Amino acid sequence: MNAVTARARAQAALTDLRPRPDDVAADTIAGLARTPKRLPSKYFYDAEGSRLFEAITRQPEYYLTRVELALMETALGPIAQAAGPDVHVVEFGSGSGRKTELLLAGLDHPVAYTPIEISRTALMDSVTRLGQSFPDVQMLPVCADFTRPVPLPAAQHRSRRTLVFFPGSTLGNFREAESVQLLASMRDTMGEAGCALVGIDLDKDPAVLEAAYNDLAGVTAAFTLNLLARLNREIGSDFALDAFHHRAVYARERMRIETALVSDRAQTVHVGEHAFAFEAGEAMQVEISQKYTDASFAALAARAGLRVTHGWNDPTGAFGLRLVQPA
Ligand code: AVI
Repeated sequence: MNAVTARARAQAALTDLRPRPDDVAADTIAGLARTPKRLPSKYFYDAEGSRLFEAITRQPEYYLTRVELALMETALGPIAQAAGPDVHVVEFGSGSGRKTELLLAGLDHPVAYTPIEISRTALMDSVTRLGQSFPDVQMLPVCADFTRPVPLPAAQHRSRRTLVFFPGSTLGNFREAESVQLLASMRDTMGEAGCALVGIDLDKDPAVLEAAYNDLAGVTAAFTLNLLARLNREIGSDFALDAFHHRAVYARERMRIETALVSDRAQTVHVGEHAFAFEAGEAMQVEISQKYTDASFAALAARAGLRVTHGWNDPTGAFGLRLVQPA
């Protein structure tokens, strides 16, 4: 199928639930008013942020993407067997490129593919591309916020089962209560017979983890600082881009990387009529990247009414894939 046909098909199949656009200014003001200050990591991903994230995945220290891809390749046979034939694949997010391709190619006759994504452009780009490679898999994109329950479009060929796909350890960027909510929303989407394949980064040597979030080339630092550039551009804030620096530390007791932007000096930042004072050395949290053990992930899943039925780790135990289903 060529790109024009694939795009036209995807357009015709689009379910647009018109998700409420983010209120970047209100979220920023609310985050800066907290003690300690924090900003939502979801705002990293403007065009430049997405480009920088792609660059992060190519840094030698950032093993997550590389290891998960290799794991997908080796575990695909058992994953396909555990999932069974004729599944409707539902991805939370807009198609993570190579990983989605591997999954669709490895499953036994998947009947449909539904990415759920808030950005219409990212959504349509992903199904146009995948539609060309998988002409027999019905592309059923849904424009919606996947953190809320989303009714699934019905596939033309009846599926036996829904398989939710959430790779990349993206779950780790949500705080604990939000992760439980997200897993519960996956449970709703998959139904009683369904399952979900979730990528999780595993707890390990803090030095390896800290290197992954402090690459020598400085790409992660640029990614983090780009958040301030985006806010200045979009909501007219006046963050001094040269007066904050990136800091990512592994908090062992909480098993997560905590990324902050640290103020280099005492300064005041304005957002509209609001003024926020920073002390020299004050840290504003901008991201968490949760890491998991078998036990911690199983306990999290259990709080959402899910149980782990299968698990695959790469040979070094760095990264895992877990198949969960309603408990
Ligand atoms: C998308 N997410 C899983 C990445 C992570 O590892 O937490 C985002 C990231 N932040 C800094 N480097 C990568």
